[in-house]
Amino acid sequence: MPVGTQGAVKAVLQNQLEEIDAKIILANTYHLFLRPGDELIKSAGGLHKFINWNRPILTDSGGFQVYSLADIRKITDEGVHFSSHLDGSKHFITPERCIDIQNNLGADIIMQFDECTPYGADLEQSISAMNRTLRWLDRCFKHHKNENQILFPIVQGNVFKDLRLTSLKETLPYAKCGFGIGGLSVGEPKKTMYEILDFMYPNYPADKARYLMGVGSPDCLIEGVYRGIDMFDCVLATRIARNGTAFTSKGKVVVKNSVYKEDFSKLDDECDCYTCKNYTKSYLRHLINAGEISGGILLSIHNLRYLIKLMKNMREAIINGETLRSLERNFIKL
Ligand code: PRF
Ligand code: ZN
Repeated sequence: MPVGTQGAVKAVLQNQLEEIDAKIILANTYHLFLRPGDELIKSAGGLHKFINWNRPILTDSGGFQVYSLADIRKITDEGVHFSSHLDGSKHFITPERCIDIQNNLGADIIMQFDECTPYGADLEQSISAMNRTLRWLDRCFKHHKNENQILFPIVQGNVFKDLRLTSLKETLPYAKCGFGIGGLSVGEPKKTMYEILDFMYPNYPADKARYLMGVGSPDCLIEGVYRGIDMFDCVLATRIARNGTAFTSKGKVVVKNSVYKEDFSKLDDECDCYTCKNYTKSYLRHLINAGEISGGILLSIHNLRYLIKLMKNMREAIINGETLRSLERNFIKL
């Protein structure tokens, strides 16, 4: 899922997202609640209409952004008191309020309000956050009445395997179509994340989508799919694009580097995106170095297409009964 935090995938227009075959995008409840406000979006006819995107949208609950962006005043069982990172205004979000906001936004998939602990949190903190996430899950489900929106619960438990198992087992009864796996990719070594995923894998039901939240480097997508993950989201692709870095079938390309000054070849000869069809590395390097907006746009289109194609290739490999390790060769060193 390309990330459109504020109802816009940075540097990429909706028609360009369609062109690279993005099937779904993600938006953030926290940001849209603060600006322009969920009531405004509701009165515009909902998020799809407001941003002119007719394909699916998933909204994250804010149960992560509020910890990473806002100035937290107090977390209680009732909810989270925080100050806006924009203007310092004070707010109080409960699981019920979070569902109301996401109902107003009107995404197809909405996420429960959760508490995500940082890497390094001790066992006691992790148990407390996991249990609070479970209590909030029940409140979210009781409050959610809109049958047109699927509510995904979120598994927490930090890096503690027994907590992960408890959280998963308690969470699954609420998973109608799928569930999120949160609290990973929060600073722990990749090896640790893979071990947790390996451990949870035998306990997933076959018919529920598994969404690994906030993960999106090419190697993690492959390693995640190996471990049964179906959905991902990450700002990485578009963020590094605006900095002048591209994912390619030969590894990462930092187009700013002087080696590309007179390199008139395509960014990636295996890519079918608008950027690769029409421009050279030399020109892209020039755009990025000159601070031209189009440099960030062209690289964002390419990076998103790269990840979407990678997922498509993995889906096809699975359907055809092939192994995935052959796909990995090109990406794993990233
Ligand atoms: N919870 C929510 N959103 C998230 C996360 C989480 O734990 C993460 C962790 N990688 C990313 N986005 N609600
Ligand atoms: Zn491309």
